[in-house]
Amino acid sequence: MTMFKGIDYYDIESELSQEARLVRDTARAFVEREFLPSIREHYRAGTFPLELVPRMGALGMFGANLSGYGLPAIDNISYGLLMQELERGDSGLRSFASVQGALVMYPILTFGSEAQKQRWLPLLASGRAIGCFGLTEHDHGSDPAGMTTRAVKRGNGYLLSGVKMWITNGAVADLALVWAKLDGEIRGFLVERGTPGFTANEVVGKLSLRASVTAELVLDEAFVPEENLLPDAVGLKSALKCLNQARYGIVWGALGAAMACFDEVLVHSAERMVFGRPLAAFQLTQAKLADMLTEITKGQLLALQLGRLKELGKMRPEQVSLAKRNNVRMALETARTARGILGAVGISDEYQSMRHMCNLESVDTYEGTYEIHTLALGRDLTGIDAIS
Ligand code: TGC
Ligand code: FAD
Repeated sequence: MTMFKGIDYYDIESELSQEARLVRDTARAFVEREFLPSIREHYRAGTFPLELVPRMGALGMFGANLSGYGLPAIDNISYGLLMQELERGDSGLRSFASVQGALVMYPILTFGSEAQKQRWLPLLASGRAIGCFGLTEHDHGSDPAGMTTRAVKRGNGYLLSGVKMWITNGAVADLALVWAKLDGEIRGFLVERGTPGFTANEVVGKLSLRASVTAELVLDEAFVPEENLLPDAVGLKSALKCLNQARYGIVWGALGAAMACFDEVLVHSAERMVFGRPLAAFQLTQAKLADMLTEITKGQLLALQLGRLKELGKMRPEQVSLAKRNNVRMALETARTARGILGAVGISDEYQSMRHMCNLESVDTYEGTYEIHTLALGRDLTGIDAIS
């Protein structure tokens, strides 16, 4: 098998810095040599390759675009390419890095106390600690403002009660960032593994993101000391700011999944003989390939410009919504088309397109569903809120 080369029809390579190329190539080699050989087994078993976490930390893959506290501080385009390469492997791999960096390290860096930063950022960056982000509840996914998880002041801390659902890394996390209402206001609490009254139950039976740990977090009057409240995270807006960071990573990550599927069927259709000719020789196949290439290229240009805006500090949440909505749905359609081109073998896990397709169903739902991002754009365009 030849090494994956990526898709670059519009010479995006020429726009990339030396650093960006290095980051991408390092991540590509890591995924090819260290991740892909075991993904099939992990996907079947429904497990995440935890043994790779310290290695990913050593390669600077967690919180890579954050600065201070010894963090890598790579630029946002390099960071995007990192997410692209991780998701080329599997959405679960990118999810792990997204949650760790954008949803746990970013809020600690942005809203945390000095002591919280000193303690947790080096541990999370190196992979010696794993984090998770608990916002969603059974009855409050798209509408996190309606959360019922509560914090009550008690002595020199808080008692947290409530249930969070669908939490990536939840059952393997050393640290859970839990969002809860304190006196009616949404706040962020750092809940450590082993806290009495705090348990994580792994979600089983998933048909998507199988190589990712998903859990329910149960808080039954779990005591969290005063110093574990994020001092500057106040209101839903703080949680939504974290989501912007993670959604930005998904914009690029989805491209990686789409590229993996396209690459797979470009090779396959040239080799597969039907009616005595290669599948690639038929016009319908060529039309499918041309459409996939076009959509991936459009998605790359969206991601690149979004990255430039982020670098300039000009990226608006609605611009992230547009790109997350487009690129994930595009990747999902690409994966479905690729699965079809593969025919029957496309349902076997010897091929990757269907794994990506199943994963992308989750990616289309989490971090704001396709519909929620549609409505965010509608609200921005019209000034009329059709969400609630
Ligand atoms: P709304 O009134 O619109 O907003 C409340 C305040 O927040 C501001 N705001 C944002 N700020 C920063 N970034 C954003 N993206 C923002 N969106 C809104 C807004 O301006 C307002 O500010 P202010 O100053 O007026 O107070 O709140 P709403 O209750 O109407 O809800 C809006 C809505 C639906 C868009 C939001 O709640 C939403 O995004 N829902 C989707 C929930 C979601 O994405 N959950 C993700 C959970 S984490 C996850 O899925 C991880 S998956 C693992 C992985 O990443 O791999
Ligand atoms: P709902 O909100 O119940 O939506 C169901 C349907 O209704 C969707 O099609 C939606 O688009 C539509 N809908 C909702 N509101 C409207 C509306 N106003 N108008 C029109 N249609 C609407 N959450 C975390 O906090 N942390 C995590 O780490 C995390 N990881 C996840 C991992 C996986 C694998 C999955 C699947 C989810 C994860 N989530 C996580 C939860 C995820 O963010 C939510 O699933 C998502 O926000 C949607 O919420 P919901 O599932 O409750 O769907």
